Amino acid sequence: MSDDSLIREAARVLRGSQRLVILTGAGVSKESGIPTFRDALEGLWENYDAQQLATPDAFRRNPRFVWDWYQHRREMMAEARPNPGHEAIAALQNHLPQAVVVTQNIDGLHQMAGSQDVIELHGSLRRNKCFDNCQGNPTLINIHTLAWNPATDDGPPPCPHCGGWVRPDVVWFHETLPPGALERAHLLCAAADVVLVIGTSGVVQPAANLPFVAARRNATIIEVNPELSQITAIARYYLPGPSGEIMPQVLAAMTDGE
Ligand code: BJW
Repeated sequence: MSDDSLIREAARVLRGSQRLVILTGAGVSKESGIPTFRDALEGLWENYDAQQLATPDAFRRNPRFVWDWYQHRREMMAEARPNPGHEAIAALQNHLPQAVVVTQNIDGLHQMAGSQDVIELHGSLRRNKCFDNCQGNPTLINIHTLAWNPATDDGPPPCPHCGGWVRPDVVWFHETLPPGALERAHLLCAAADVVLVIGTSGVVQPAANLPFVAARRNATIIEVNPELSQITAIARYYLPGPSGEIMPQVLAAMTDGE
């Protein structure tokens, strides 16, 4: 099938879907200037692998180093704006109001693009919490209300309740996903008739298993990714290319003639 007819076919399936789940990963934000998780790190962190830093043990060993890495990414994300991929996803949700975005991203760009129903599986870099969750899970902390000054004080800030460390409210390796988020995503995938998977390598569990849950129940899997991933084998339609280019074409094919 040519790329054009693949896109038209995928658009036809999406238009007819009743229970659509859109699972996204770091690739969706690549065209907003945010490196993917598996891109090489730069600056102070260039000799590290993100997988080594995104763990509670790394934070325990060197809280300041890990905090500063997140501060650096927070500043990068603060500059970032949704790209045509995020915008097409939000527009697609307007056409199919039952569609839910399940994202592994922590950058908030889907919401900024106007997506309404977004499940954040790996938390959000816009929030912080006490490392020990001293007041219950999660103990969210607004660092702007602390005497701690990010411009002059080294991180991490102290928790105002227990004096321990504050950390970003994201999910690190070996941690459980936010209560309710995985359960809802799992239920949605188990009931989905179509799952659109965009910009994820499909290597990180349990998120990577979600399209398989849907496929086992005969859902149609559509994938958008410039590279093959762990999901490609179960994709009925694999649309090769960056989401900022492919998703607007899918949307245009869906709404053609409306
Ligand atoms: C484009 C593009 C463009 C490029 N357009 N596409 C079962 C088997 C084996 C291991 C495990 C297992 N179950 C659990 C584990 C362990 C672990 C895990 O999965 N390890 C794997 C590495 C093997 N999982 C966990 O630890 C999870 N917790 C858990 O399971 O708890 C249960 C438990 C707890 C306690 C006791 C016992 C049980 C937690 C996982 C949390 C992941 N968190 C991170 C960090 C978030 C914070 C941060 O960002 O710093 O989340 S890891 C990182 O990977 C991040 C991402 O959300 C996640 C997924 O990455 P993603 O989005 O797929 O990005 P990339 O970079 O991998 O891929 C980008 C893709 O985009 C590529 O395919 C490109 O081609 C593509 N692309 N440009 C479209 N323009």
